[in-house]
Amino acid sequence: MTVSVLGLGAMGQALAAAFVRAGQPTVVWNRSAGKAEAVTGLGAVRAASVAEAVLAADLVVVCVLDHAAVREVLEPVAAHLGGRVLLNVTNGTADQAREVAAWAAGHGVSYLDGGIMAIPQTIGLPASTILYSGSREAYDQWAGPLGAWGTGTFLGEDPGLAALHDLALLGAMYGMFAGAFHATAMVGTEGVPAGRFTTELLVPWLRSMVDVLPMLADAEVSAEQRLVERAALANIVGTAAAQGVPDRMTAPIRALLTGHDRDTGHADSA
Ligand code: FVH
Repeated sequence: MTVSVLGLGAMGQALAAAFVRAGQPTVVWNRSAGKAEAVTGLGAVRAASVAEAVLAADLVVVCVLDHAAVREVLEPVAAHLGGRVLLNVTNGTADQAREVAAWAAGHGVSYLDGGIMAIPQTIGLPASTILYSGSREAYDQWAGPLGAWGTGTFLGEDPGLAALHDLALLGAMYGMFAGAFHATAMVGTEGVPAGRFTTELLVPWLRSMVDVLPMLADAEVSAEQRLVERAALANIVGTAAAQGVPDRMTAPIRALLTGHDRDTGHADSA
């Protein structure tokens, strides 16, 4: 059973390399020259065209920049894809995944959508989670070889589910990043070095708070917790303003978590 990887950016190369290391016959293609060397050096075979890569494979993985690139790469080879499994791990929306799935179904292609919760450097580690949705049959057929990338989780036959979960999780991550940058900016107003603050206080604090999340997911505890947050959130907003840190983050978070109206200063009735 041969796999093809279309797109050899940082992530495509990591996926192809993991397949090769696991002993999977692997064919690779990239739009521009020069990105295949690292994986052909490991044992992957370079295809001269998308059609050649598709025709050589039982599983076709597409990992390119965005949805438009997916369409651009796949549409010319639609006739060759029939009877194969297409796995699209390109970041996109749930509706884009559903659109590609419908297009694939129209060409007799089994479709899986994937959300990679990892970075290229961690592909292959068990802690790397790859989310899948779409054809259950295709997932069951390929779950073994796909284990070369990390731990697979199948979310359901709606092809949009992997993208939905992927984007929800990324949103949580960016929220954490934004909070961390804001915290660093707050203590930075008093000359505290970002690196020391981050390693000594911020990271241990955030790690300990991760364990509280399952508790907050419970509706009743969440309501209680909000009572505690009200005072602290008002103080965060006030202190950020007093220290001259631009308030593009804490006021909206306060509004979101407490229902406090940032324009009127009153708690809203909800
Ligand atoms: N890198 C990461 O940490 C994240 C982790 C989570 C998943 N993402 C998504 O994976 C997709 C690919 O990401 P990438 O890191 O490989 O991205 P780049 O290194 O920028 O490579 C982009 C590749 O896409 C090819 N490409 C772009 N446009 C087209 C097109 N119109 N036709 C054909 N190929 C195209 C590009 O080719 P080239 O510029 O080398 O010719 C690269 O192979 C992405 O959705 C992430 O969000 C990665």
